[in-house]
Amino acid sequence: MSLIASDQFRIVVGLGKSGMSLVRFLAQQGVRFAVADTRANPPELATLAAEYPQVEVRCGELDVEFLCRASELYISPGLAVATPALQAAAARGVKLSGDIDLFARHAKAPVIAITGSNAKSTVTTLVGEMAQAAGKKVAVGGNLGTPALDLLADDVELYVLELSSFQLETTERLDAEVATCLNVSEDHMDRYSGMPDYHLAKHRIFRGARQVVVNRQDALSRPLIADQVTCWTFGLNKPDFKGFGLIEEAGEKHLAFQFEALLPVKALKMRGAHNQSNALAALALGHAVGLPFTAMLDTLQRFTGLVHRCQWVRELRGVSYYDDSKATNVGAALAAIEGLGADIDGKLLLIAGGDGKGADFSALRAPVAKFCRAVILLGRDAERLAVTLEGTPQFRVQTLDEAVSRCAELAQPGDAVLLSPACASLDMFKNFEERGRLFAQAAEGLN
Ligand code: LK2
Repeated sequence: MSLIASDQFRIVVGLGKSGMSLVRFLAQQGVRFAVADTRANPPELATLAAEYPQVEVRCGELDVEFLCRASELYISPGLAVATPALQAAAARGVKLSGDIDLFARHAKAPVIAITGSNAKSTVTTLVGEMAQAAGKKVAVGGNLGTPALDLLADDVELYVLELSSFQLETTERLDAEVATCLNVSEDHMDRYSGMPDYHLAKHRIFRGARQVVVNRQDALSRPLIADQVTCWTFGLNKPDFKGFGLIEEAGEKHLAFQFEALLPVKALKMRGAHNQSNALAALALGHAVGLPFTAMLDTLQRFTGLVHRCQWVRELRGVSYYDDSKATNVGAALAAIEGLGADIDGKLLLIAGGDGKGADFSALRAPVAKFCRAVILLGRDAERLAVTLEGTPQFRVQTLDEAVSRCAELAQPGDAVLLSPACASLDMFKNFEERGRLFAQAAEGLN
């Protein structure tokens, strides 16, 4: 295993959360390094100055000559590898890498690696809780929560990592014990040349994996792997010998493995078919590393879902308010609109819009027409959404507060107000968490 050569110079490019984890790691390894960021005032600048005052930082436009002093660059997931200065450095022999690559070279316990366009946070959290319920010393993080390098510790028995396509792009080999790409639907078209390019980035997660988990209902989840790699599957159809799925027993749907029922789906607290699929994916990943079914099924019966993921906020005059701010792409918003839409007596008031990242919104048109009383649009791509969703009553607003009050005026008892933007939040907010908090605040403030 190649560890880190301490006689060479490195540069951390991008000083956000993962950049700061790189700084801590490199400093602890005794490696010489500097930091660069394209922004004048990166988020962790004050932390760096306080904790590592001796580290050189260059802010503003990337300087190729400076970058070329390094043997290796660790690139933030927020910065495209295609950035000309990074490509110029690469052409002059500088290696482009990232925090996950470094993590993979140093992790001593098995890694469960999870990517996908949607549901990766839910499945990652579920598997982490399953492992904990099974008594394992487990560390959970990556693209959610704690950066991967901050998880490294000698007593960890199992790592569970959520990984984005951007993190995988800078990862040469992950060597996971088990890896999965839960699903692939359009996202980040502002950073990729098209779906093949995005798919390729996501599938780097399978490099060196000993086992894989495949979604039987999404052909794009299936990796090209050698025969000796163990392949488990999940899907909402009938399971097979290596698979998790649904079977009907005594007139009731059950989560099942092979030909045996494990748990009636009504025992799950999470709603909707997509969450049954998430439960099956988590079971497959846990089973692959030998977690006992008792602990995994206990966890599934307790788990109520993530914050900002179709989270119930309040009810007022027979109208429920749901925060699905985490829906930063079309696929996620579709799952919420179809799931919640079919579940309520009334109709949806949908709040959508933000930075669409070059997405094609047309898949939203039919479900929105079917389930929504009206759509309330905001943010950079409000106009593009308005054109696509023509036919459903529309209202344009400037703020979330305005969106929520407009919904409250339009809603009838039995309806639900749903923030599920199908867009990133970064044009108007710090992140989707802040967008969700402000929505909940506005809903709580109604009277
Ligand atoms: O694309 S990202 O992985 N995440 C956004 C998305 O999925 O659309 C989340 C959007 C939201 O509403 O919260 C992503 C985008 C930009 C990023 C990033 C990850 C920028 C960043 C780090 C990670 O820092 C910029 C550093 C530049 C040197």
